[in-house]
Amino acid sequence: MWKLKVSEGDDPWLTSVNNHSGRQYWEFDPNLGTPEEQAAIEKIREEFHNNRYNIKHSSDLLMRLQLAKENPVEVELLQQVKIESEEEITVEAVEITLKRALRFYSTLQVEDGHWPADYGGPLFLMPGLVISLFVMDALNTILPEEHQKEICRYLYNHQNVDGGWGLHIEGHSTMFGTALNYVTLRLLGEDMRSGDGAIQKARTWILDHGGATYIPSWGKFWLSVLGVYEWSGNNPLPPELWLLPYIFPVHPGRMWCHCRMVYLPMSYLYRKRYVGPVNNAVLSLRKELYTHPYHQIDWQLARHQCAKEDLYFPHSLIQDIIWDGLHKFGETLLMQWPFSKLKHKALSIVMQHIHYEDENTHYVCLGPVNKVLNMLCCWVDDPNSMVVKLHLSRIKDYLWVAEDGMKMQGYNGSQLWDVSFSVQAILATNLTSNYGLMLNKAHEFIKISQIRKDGLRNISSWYRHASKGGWTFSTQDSGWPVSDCTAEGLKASLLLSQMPSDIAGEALEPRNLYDAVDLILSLQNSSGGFASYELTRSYPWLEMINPTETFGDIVIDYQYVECTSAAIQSLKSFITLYPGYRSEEIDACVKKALKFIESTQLPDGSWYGSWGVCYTYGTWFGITGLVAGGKTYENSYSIRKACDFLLSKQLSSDGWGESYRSCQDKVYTNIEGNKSHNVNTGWAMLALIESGQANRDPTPLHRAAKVLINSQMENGDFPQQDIVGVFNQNCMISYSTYRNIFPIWALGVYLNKVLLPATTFV
Ligand code: LAN
Repeated sequence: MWKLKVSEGDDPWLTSVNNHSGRQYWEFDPNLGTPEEQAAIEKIREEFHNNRYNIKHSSDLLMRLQLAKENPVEVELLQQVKIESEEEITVEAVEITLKRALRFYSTLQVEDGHWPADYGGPLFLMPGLVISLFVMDALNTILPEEHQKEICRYLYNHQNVDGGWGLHIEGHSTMFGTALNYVTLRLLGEDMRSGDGAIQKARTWILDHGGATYIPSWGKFWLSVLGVYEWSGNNPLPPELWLLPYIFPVHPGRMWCHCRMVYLPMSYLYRKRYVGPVNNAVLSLRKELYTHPYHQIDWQLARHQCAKEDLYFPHSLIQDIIWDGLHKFGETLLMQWPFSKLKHKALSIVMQHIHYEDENTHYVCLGPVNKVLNMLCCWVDDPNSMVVKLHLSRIKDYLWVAEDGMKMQGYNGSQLWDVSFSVQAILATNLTSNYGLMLNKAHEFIKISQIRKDGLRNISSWYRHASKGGWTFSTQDSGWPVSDCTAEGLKASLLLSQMPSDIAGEALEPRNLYDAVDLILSLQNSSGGFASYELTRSYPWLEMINPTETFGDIVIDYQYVECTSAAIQSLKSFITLYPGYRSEEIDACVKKALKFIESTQLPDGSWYGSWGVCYTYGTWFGITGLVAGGKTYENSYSIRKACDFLLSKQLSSDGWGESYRSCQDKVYTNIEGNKSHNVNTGWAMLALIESGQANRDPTPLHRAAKVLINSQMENGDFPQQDIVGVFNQNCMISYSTYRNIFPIWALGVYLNKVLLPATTFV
């Protein structure tokens, strides 16, 4: 049976700054589990499979079964409440719902204080790993039989009815998803007879859509590494860019760290034209993937081909001209003396940057794509080196098992982010007397996850911003602080510092809080906005050379309403408690940040949220940022407009339910069938209550609260509904704790800011 392990470092050579706090991975133990337990798991797997076309999101049931067993609760399970109409809502009904919810949520917390959860969703990540391990001849050692079985299960479970795979679990079929996952299954040993014709169907999808030459650029890249596509069919990825002076706007050091860190190892493999061993499996795939014989393919034509299903961000004409020019002249020139000398210099610099990133992140790396690419580069550079071993040990940090199978996650987890939100949600209920221990553990986690030092050596030569005082999205070892993770971490720390220390534990030292404030202040851009990891270092027009056809907003680190709002909120809570520290700078920062938020509001009153679905998420941050910065409904036209926007989107089913399509289409779209979604409903409620909706007209809030109360499950859990996380406008990602966090948070605030004040008043 599979077992989730937390806070463990299983390999002696792995390093960690905090004893692997927050680390989570799955291990297979054939001797684990009674026959009943194994049967229970088979049952949930079967249910997922049978329902797979209706419900695409798994519900983290393997983890839930394990934790229910490990963390039995002693508190009595109260009788569930259901409500017919909003007039029936009472303080007691909400309290019971919340107590049941907290009771359940406490069982999901693990010893180190975090809430482990599935951070899957994208379907383009596992193929990179499987292809890399395949060329490294490490597939069977790193992903032994049980792993491979679960990966195949996952892929079959997420194949669309038409035979293809999407960019993410809820998306329509694309060439990127389909060709890569087809190749993955084939490399894992599946053949035309496997999966009840599923492989055959996938192949038909590929051929019907013109064959794998129509795969987008990242797919072309992976297929080239594997040897089933020619490097000449790729647009140039010159590592020599790293030799440019920093003053050039296209210098990689100025790009969004994710873009920079993915193209860094890609450029290494491109310049080496690295191809794995061409064996029978590879030769066979060359036949299977195309409508023409492999040697007749026109690779020049293929370089520009992309299936219309994949084309989210079409290349501009300028971009294609640049690629053609670089391909025809640039590459030829670079191959000739004296320019060929640059190649060695560039490759050596690129390799140094790869090693720096690996070391600085304890081989976790910034994300799943650069993790696998860096590993492959290290192996190409020296297959027997220690760094390859270190990389291999960290692969499991990205793999997650649920009832739908084994997936590769978008990060090594969302630990710190979830803990910070959880703390705020739990405290909002004001029902913490029974749950002090939960807060205490969460507090420990936050404290132990704060980064205490800047990156290794001289950070600016590695194009790194400061890190000291920051929080990452996941674990401290992952090493990359994020502006809003730092802000949310700081908010949670400040809230906890006001609790009695015998309940919540010792507070962080003021100097650690100052470090966080310093970092936040250092991340504000001159326009007032906050980007994600670093300052915005180049210009939005660079998006013209975004080489990916599938992702938007990837080239530079843009400024986001979410990050800016979180910064305001954290600085404002800080300054009320520590009015003596950098108060003028904080005031100035908040003023500018407020301006930024106001200036990015859309004409309909909403904000586009980039990391959650979408206008509801953005508007929650927009409103809460403005309110935290001192604006009110009465004195701010922006807030009034934003509230009108939210109210206009409330569904006749009483909640809010925004589809992931909003993110890609940039038009507010309801979930199919106008279904309410608890997480959206929570965001809208939090925003409205924060702006004083209770005093104006509480009815919309009562209606929304009814939805949350009624959706609670027998055991106090809430159902997993449609996917709500997003990145780069087009790819969805799971935030599996949100199903618990936002109903708790919204009902908590509703209880204390809407119901209880009204009762006292009467
Ligand atoms: C994340 C996850 C967390 C997220 C928030 C903190 C929620 C956000 O407020 C700021 C941006 C950030 C840190 C973020 C950025 C983009 C990430 C890293 C991801 C969505 C997780 C996966 C994604 C990454 C880019 C995926 C790899 C794919 C590429 C296109 C490089």
